Parts: sequence; structure tokens; C-alpha cells
Amino acid sequence: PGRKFFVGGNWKMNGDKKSLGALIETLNKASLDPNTEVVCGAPSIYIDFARQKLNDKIGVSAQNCYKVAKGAFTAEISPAMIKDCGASWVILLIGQKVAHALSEGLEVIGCVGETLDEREKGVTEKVVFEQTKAIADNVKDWSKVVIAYEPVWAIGTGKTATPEQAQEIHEKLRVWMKEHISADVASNTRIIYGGSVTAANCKEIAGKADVDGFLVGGASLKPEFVNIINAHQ
Ligand code: G2H
Repeated sequence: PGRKFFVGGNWKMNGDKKSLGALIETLNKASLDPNTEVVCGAPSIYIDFARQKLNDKIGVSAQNCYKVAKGAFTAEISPAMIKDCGASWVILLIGQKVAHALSEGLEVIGCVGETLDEREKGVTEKVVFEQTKAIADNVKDWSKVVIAYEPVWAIGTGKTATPEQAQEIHEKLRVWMKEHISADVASNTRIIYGGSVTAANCKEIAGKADVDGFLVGGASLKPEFVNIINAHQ
């Protein structure tokens, strides 16, 4: 398929100008697979800094945005502000925010995933489909959207889904997209995996047919992020 491998780093609430500056220098100097799209999700206060320092082959993402254009919303940031600082992506956990972010011209990494309790109750697919529907209801142009499957039990816990577990949900999600959106969207939309991805486990997961990349938290703050970017080579 024509899906370009996508690796996002989600720095979450980590780093400072010194450490992120050093990380950025490592990324700028590294030889990165030209067939992989790379995006770094910076804390909002460092979006401008990251965009100014990172070379322009690497995209910058915000980690959240608000659902309306402007107003008296203390601490919130708008898609227009994100774009004004030169970033072009936003990571979103809430479907409702997707429509506004897209309408303002941002690209969206929409996150879905079940809790451990939901997995044990056998409702993983139901939960993931519902969350994807909440995103899908807000999307017209799917070329601007990446779906990140992040099982909540695997986030920052060191517990990774097995490659088979990731592939199973990614494949079912693609079938759901085919049935509820279109065959085109199903075959062209990138579904990436997130949850304790490391240099040690990325190759095997990347080898699965329906895994089109990663959203990386902890390991995106380390030089091993380069190996994860190059996992698909
Ligand atoms: C899942 C992931 C990236 P980590 O949230 O968003 O984080 O790789 O630290 O589990």
C-alpha cells in the first residue's frame, strides 16, 4: 500500500531547552529513513523552540488544542496559535476537537485504545471502534489524519502489546474503516501503534502488515528514537 511509515515522538511533559535542544541536535544530525514521516510532539510552551531548531524534514506537533478559535479559555491553545508557531500537527485524545483542528489546517494524530479492564472484559474492539467513530464523525479529509492505537495498559508501563496483539486490532480497525467510511480511506489511512515502543521491540512490530508506524513516548526523548524512526528500513 501507499501508506508512508509515520513515527511520532510524544515528548509529553518532559525536557527543557537544554535537553530538548540536545535531542534535536541528535535528530538533525542523524541519518533518517527518507521514507518515514517524522513528527515531534512538543509541550506547547516549546513548540516555537522545537520548530525553530528542528530541521524542516521533521514535523512538529502540539499535544492538544482547544475546540474553538479563540476566547476566554484559560490555559488553552488554538490550532491557529499552533500554526502560527510553525507546527502542522496536533495529537488529540478527544474526537470533538478534531473537526476544528482540521478546519484550521492542522493534521491530526487521533488516539484510541482500551483500558486493561476493557481488554479483560473482552470489549476491546467495541471500545476502539466507538472511539474511532468519535474521530471519524469529525473528519472529511482523511489524508490529514493518522490514527494511533494506544492500549492504555501499555502506555508508559513498559508493557508492550505483542506484535500479534497490535496487528489484530490494527487489522480489525482497518476493516471497520472499510465498512463505515470507505475502502479508499481504509487502505490509505495510517494506523500507528503506541505504548512502550522501544528500539528493542520496534522492528518486530513494524513488520506487521497493518502497522504503519509508531507514536513513541518515553523512548522519543532518547537517542534510540533514531532507531525507531529507521525501524522500517
Ligand atoms: C503512549 C506512548 C506515546 P510510551 O502514550 O504516546 O508513550 O511510549 O511512553 O508508552
